[in-house]
Amino acid sequence: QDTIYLKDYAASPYRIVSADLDFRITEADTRVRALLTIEPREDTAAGTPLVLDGNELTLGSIAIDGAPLVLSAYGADASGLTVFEPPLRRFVLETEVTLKPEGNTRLMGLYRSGGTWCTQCEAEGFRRITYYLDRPDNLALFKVRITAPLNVAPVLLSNGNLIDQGDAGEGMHFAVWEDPFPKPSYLFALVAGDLGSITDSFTTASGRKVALAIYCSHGKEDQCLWAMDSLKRSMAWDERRFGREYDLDIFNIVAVSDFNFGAMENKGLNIFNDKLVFAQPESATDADYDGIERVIAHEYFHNWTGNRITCRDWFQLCLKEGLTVYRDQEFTSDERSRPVKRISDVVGLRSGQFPEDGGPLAHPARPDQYSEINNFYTATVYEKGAEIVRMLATLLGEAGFRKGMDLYFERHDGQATTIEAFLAVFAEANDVDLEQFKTWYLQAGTPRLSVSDSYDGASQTYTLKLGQQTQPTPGQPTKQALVLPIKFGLIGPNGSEMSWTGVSGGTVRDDMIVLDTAEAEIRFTGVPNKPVPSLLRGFSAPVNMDTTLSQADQLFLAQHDSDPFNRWQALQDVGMALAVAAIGGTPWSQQAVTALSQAMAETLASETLDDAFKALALNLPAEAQISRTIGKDIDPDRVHMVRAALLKAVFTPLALQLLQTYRKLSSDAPYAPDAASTGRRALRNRLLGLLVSSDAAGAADLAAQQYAGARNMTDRLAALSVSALAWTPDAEALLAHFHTNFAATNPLVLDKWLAVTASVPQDMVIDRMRAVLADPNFPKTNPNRLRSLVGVFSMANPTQFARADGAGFRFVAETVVEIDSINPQVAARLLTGFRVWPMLEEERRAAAKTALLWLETSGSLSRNTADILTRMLA
Ligand code: B3K
Ligand code: ZN
Repeated sequence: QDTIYLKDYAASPYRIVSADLDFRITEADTRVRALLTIEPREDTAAGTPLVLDGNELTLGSIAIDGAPLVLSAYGADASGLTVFEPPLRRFVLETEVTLKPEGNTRLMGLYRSGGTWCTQCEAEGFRRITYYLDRPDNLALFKVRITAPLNVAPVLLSNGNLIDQGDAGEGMHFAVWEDPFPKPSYLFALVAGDLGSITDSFTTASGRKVALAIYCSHGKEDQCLWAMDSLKRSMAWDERRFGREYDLDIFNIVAVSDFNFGAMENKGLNIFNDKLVFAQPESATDADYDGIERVIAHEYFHNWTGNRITCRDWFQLCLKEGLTVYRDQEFTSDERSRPVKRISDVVGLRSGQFPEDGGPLAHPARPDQYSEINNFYTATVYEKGAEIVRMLATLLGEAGFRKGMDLYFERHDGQATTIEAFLAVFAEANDVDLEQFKTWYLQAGTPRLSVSDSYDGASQTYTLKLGQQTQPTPGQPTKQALVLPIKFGLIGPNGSEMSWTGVSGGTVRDDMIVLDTAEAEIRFTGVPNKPVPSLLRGFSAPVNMDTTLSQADQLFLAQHDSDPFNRWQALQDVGMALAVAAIGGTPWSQQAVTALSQAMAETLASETLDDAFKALALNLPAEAQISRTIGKDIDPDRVHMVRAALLKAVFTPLALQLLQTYRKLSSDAPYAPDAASTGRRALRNRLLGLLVSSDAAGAADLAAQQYAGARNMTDRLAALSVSALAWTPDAEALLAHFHTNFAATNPLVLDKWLAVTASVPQDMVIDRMRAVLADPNFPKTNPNRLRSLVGVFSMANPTQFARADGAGFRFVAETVVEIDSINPQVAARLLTGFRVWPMLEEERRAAAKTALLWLETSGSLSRNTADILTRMLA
């Protein structure tokens, strides 16, 4: 496989300045005529061939400035088009190709979803539509004419503004769209179908009235209201927080059922996976509402960070993704609870990104090589990318960060740029040097931050010793010290913040230590008592911190820290320490468990903490989290067993309090997705989960009652899934009931049934999943269905996926092979679940390796899947 290297980046010798596209869509096929206005660069030599990308295209005709090319003047094949000696001046290249969207199961380029024609072009899908310079640094003006049958496709959409429409005869009609903003091809979009819609409007700060519409299949219109509400709030927030207004008179969103990703930020025409649009209380959970709000915001925010300013090349992907995730995280924090959002994001980072960064697929946030770019839409590029931007904001302060962002928009609007350019504006606006900070983008791996401390009463000196170290990752044997912003406080015996009179040995700015060396010994003088340090407040850097605090100190923090994140973290750390020790053979003491129980009880009883926070705090670290902390020779069954036993030990004494609070939280109020109501449901369902998983008397019945009486999907699904995970006597019947009554008629609810089915930690799970896949009605072409079953299994069912007999690994490997021939992007993604394999105990590791080696010999794999497999086995 060809590897593409960042160091080889070169501008194209030709530029496409405008693209005039004419689509003629019929049930049989789609003909695309492209008029591309092309210019050589100033330094392009005569005779330099023009090489355009193409993928699975068949060329019908080709002409330059109206004159057909002779056969010897060009070469065309399935992967591209070369014009050997184009004119050394501005010219118009005209090509015509024919596409078969119906058979496009890769869901890249132009394809059909439920009868609707739609497109997905990022990263390299546009080359499946027409021959083009399909690279993000070619910005062109697009004009698009769509002709289609009026009866099957009354709605015709593309980017920008509608400038003409009308009858095209013989049952056909047409629409012409023009986008005034130059854009790269990956932001092109087209939709043609029979769709319903809801409309609204938004007036920008400067008075521009923007027409908003969300399109969906008929009958689903009222399920789009939450998405519309989220869109309007996003538009207002970007004005308030970043001074960014929307720039067209129209903004359209289309929901489709078959989509490889969550959504796509095409200019003025976002296309969404319908699971991130549709919401109604009976079929969507609080988590769904949350996801819709977040992704609607994310795609909207891309209009400035991604579209107005785009990436020079795909190595710079996190320039738009990390930054835009940071922006959507800030939006949610401002709209809802900042601490709760931060804790949820860190839980996500630790479960999604840290395993990637510590496993065979580790790569820098800005990779320097790839063989398949679609495999780099990863948690590292997105979530670690967002953490890097967050650290920048932490280091520079809110005002300094905003100054940098303003300069970024001012200087790079209309450009395709790089991480270097991004960092340069912050350095310039704040007059700081970010050279070392840049290492965060270049170096893979999660740093380990070690801490020890001492106190000398005689000199009233408190000393913190800090160290950082990053393990080697594939291709990066040696690591450099990073710039770690460590927000902190010193807490005195009465629980309040202590101050100090002098600091030496390190960089300390107010409440932040900046550790930029491998080690530092920081001395605080004028400290009257031995403090308990609260370090890494708000998780101010994405590291693994080794804490040496005693359980008593942790519980002290859990009670007194002014930083809510660290209160949550302290409780987690106590649970983690007990679980890890027990798995290693050192059982917990009754005293230690009682202390944790009490801290949990106090947390639950607190009058100041909100429900959403309590729901997050009243938990033990997940199994995968515990395994990752142990790091090697993992036996997932043992981790499962010990965690279950610890949960029981901690929460059984609280059963009565859990139950009483559960009852108190019950409410007849109609469903609302606001933060307070969501928090209330989260806590109530958490309590139900604790009661059921600690096997409290009557808890299984309580779950069955909640299931039956639930008035919204959040409560119903919670009851179903706690029952299924604990495999209560009712679990089987509830699953069947849910399937018949809710899942059978709604594909998005079917996904929930599939996900619960795949998560059950029982031996029968693999046979059940095989039966689901063997059903001829199961749509193997739909990414959501596959991810809900197979993706959830490999990521969220550690005991069954990593079964010692290898049945879980085999099931996933066999499914990957089958799906690979349908949709390589989805297959490659499903394979990434194997990334845990190197840290398993010997027998399971061998079983995983056998499955991976079998995959290697199983025939011709796609480039996507082969790339993941090669890295997985390296
Ligand atoms: N930019 C798209 C992702 C496209 C994925 C291509 N494999 C969605 C987003 O991040 O907003
Ligand atoms: Zn994005």
